[in-house]
Amino acid sequence: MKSIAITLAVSALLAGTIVAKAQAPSWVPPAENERCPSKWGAGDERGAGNHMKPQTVLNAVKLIKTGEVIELAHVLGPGMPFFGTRRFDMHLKRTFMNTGANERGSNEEMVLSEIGQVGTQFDGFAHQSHRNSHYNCFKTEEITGRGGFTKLGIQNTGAFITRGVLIDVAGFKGVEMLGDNYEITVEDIEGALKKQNTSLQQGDAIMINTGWGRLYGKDNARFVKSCPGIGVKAATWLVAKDPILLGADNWPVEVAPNPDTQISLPVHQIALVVNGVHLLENLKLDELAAKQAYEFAFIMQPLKIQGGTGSTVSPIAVR
Ligand code: UVW
Repeated sequence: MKSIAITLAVSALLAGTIVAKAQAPSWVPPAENERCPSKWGAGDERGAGNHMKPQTVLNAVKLIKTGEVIELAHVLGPGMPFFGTRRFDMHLKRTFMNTGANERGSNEEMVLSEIGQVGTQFDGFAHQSHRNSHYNCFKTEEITGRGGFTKLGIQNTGAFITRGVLIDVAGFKGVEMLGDNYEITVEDIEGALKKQNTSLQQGDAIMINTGWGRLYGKDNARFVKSCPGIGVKAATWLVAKDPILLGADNWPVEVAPNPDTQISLPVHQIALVVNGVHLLENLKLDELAAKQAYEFAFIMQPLKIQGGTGSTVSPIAVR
């Protein structure tokens, strides 16, 4: 009787351990004392944007050989895929005929929209947090005012002119588009870089082609329902290369939903909160991929929205 009781107790303990292990999330944000102050110094608001130096620009410009410009942004309009309740409504104002012998007509528009987080968009550090703690441990309640964020606002990022690198994972895998929630592995990235004969450098603007952009504006419901992209392992690997930003042709840069259903968009926290690396979403990468343009000068100036969390952007690749 006693031995049966002991056996039952041991089994219950083991079962408990197994359940506890099965329930542990695969990634949790590091404690504040492990990530703050950031490597860019206490109080820093620019994160990896600090890579922007005159020499960065000069190095990027050296990559321009023919003057070919490739646009990396989708057109802003009502046909865009939207995440959640985001919207973009444009109302044309055919305004008036001016007085004067030259009969000058004027037109303008009224746009009702989020302009930080629609279309091809650039995420700043105010966009995401771990609980109330942002990049460099700025606290949400201490840096928000009625008119926006008083710290980490997107207007502080400045212009980006640096080496851009395309990692064509879809091309490496021999498909037009990766699967609906395929998690890109470190081996995929290493394989693609090797195939392309490209190596990463500190301060690069890294862009990943998943092929998912083919759905943009064509099957928006599928585009935002899920997407292939990097997960925790690949993001950690890429961030260790010290890029200025991570971008992709999907809506969150990362795989969504995360294969670990206990965590929500962890790469957003790894990049923006923990490491101060910007994200660049909904990129149009088809032309770069088709032309096998893996290295180029990357040029982008986010809108200077006072206290904004992000900016719709129109980056270009020049080579
Ligand atoms: C969220 O804000 C959840 O997504 P994104 O940064 O991809 O727009």
